[in-house]
Amino acid sequence: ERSTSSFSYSSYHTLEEIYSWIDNFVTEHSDMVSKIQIGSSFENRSILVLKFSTGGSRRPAIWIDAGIHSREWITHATGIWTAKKIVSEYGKDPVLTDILKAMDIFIELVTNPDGFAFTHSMNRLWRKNKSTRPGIFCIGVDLNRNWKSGFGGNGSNANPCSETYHGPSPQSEPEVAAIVDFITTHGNFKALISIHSYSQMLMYPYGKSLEPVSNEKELYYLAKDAVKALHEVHGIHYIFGSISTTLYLASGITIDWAYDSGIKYAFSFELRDTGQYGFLLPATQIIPTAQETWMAILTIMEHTLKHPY
Ligand code: PAY
Ligand code: ZN
Repeated sequence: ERSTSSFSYSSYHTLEEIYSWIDNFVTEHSDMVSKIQIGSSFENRSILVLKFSTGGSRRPAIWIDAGIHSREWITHATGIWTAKKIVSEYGKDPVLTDILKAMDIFIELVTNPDGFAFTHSMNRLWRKNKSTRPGIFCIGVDLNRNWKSGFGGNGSNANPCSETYHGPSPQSEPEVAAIVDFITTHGNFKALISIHSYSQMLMYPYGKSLEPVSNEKELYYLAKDAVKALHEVHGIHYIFGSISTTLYLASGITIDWAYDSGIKYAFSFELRDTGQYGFLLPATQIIPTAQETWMAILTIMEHTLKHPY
């Protein structure tokens, strides 16, 4: 495919299709969008980030990642639709326009490319990455247990055969290390949104403990507003709260690391549904899911814009 106009936003795609969509998208919107390779995966695939910027240098920034768990296909699809939405709404939607005049947005569409390729070729329900180590029989580390904050704690597993194996050490996995390096070097991220599925939840730190974060009230009311905006689109009900109190204890996760690194607006979504289809969400639900998620993301981005720090 040579242009994004023939791309189906209401279908699931392979890694090759997504990466070629990225190249077309960047070419067609070169005034605002660029592609950055932040690293390489264990199996040496490119780790790519889309940057949306209307100028400036190292502006305050918003990070969005999808697909850290490869089987969560609705998250990649939602990310692609969201990228398209950003370029089409700039100059039209006053909220998004204000955001992009002051801030940059970065989206990592396929945070676990090796796992994602494997969900297409061999095992649709693969969650972890594909790293291997001498003397270890099982494959893969759970990239959402490999972050430094709370590494190895409750809700993570030391057994390499576990689905929540945390890996040998914090940031041992190239897919995690690439993000840590990029965000740390940039130094001006103000919000981070990590997109998972499924369960219909919007959550904030901590996952590693039941202890409330210092701006828990602010995050609670922001999540409440975001979930309300989401609900108004198609009537889908989300619950919200901290990860540990809403879902379960989970240590070494992305948003705990972001929060402990000073990014005080750190959220994770669990997209549709609540289990009827689970990870195998029908493609007919891609666009409605992306539309409602967009309203929640916009709510978080607007709050970030209006509460500079
Ligand atoms: O969103 O970071 C989060 C919460 C923790 C997730 C995790 O266990 O890594 C929650 C699960 C996920 O999205 O990976 C929930 C799903 C349904 C699962 O795999 O159990
Ligand atoms: Zn997940």
